[in-house]
Amino acid sequence: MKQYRDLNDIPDLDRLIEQAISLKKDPFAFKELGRNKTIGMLFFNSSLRTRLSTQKAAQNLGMEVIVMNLNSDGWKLEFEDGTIMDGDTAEHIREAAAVISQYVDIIALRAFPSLTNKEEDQKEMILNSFSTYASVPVVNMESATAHPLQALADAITITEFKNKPKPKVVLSWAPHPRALPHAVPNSFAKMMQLLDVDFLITNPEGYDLAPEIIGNTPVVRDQKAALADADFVYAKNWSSFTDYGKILLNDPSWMITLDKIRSAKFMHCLPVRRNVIVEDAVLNSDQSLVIQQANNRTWAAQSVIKSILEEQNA
Ligand code: SN0
Repeated sequence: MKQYRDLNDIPDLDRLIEQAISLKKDPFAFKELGRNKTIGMLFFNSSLRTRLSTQKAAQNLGMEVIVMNLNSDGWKLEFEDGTIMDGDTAEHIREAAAVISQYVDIIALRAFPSLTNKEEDQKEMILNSFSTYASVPVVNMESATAHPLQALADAITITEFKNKPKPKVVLSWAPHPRALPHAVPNSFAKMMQLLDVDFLITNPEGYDLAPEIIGNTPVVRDQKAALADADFVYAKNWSSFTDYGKILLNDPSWMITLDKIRSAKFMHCLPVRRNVIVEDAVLNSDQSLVIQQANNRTWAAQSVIKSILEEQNA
């Protein structure tokens, strides 16, 4: 694999999932692969699972890890070309990405959307600029519109826990006090469209994801009807896409409860707001897969980094 900016970069999904599951059984089998190589993990936003699991994945492959929080520790970056930089941006992405590329062999990047300017966010300026001006592969650790490492961990989790050939998977919107990005539901939906599952999305009016994300997936307004007979329920809040970045409603009746999901397995990318997104009873039950799902972040990242290192060595 050349890079991992979105799910389109995956040459063979089944192989990537199988490789992740075998790395989980034997984490240090490729400890020599990353010897004398460095991954630079650059964060514009907060992170717990992504930071720790990606670091661990790289270390399992024998890599050195450099982590930098660019917002607090770096110079404020300029992304526009031709700007007269006499304002608050001190360094241009052209220099920054070229320089960082000399220090590391892979750049991993987290950059959330503004949620104020839809066109800008859809352009993925930060991810794409790094990609353009870096001379090493770029891995997406959640960008404005995609979180492909999370989606890969989700696919591994469903593969491990399904007990029928074609399980029913429901992505349900849930309430949240803050406006959240579309990256996680976007990549989850795209991933489910690639797997052999019966996939539905349920969300209130005004919360439809981008048409190119929905594709042929049914969008059901009635959450109860959508959740009937589900094998996996994936909860996530997102802000409106049409009325971009807005919170249109916060109806607590959309919270996920045990009563609604019955015997289905529960999934969420975390961090999760207890008793807002989902009631305690679900998270505290053994139907909840959130901890196993977070564990799979390591094996997803390790499978991706391994494939990129192999391509670099080829
Ligand atoms: C992020 C999101 O994209 O929804 C990261 C998820 C992996 N989540 C949040 O920002 C949650 C913040 C909060 O206040 O609960």
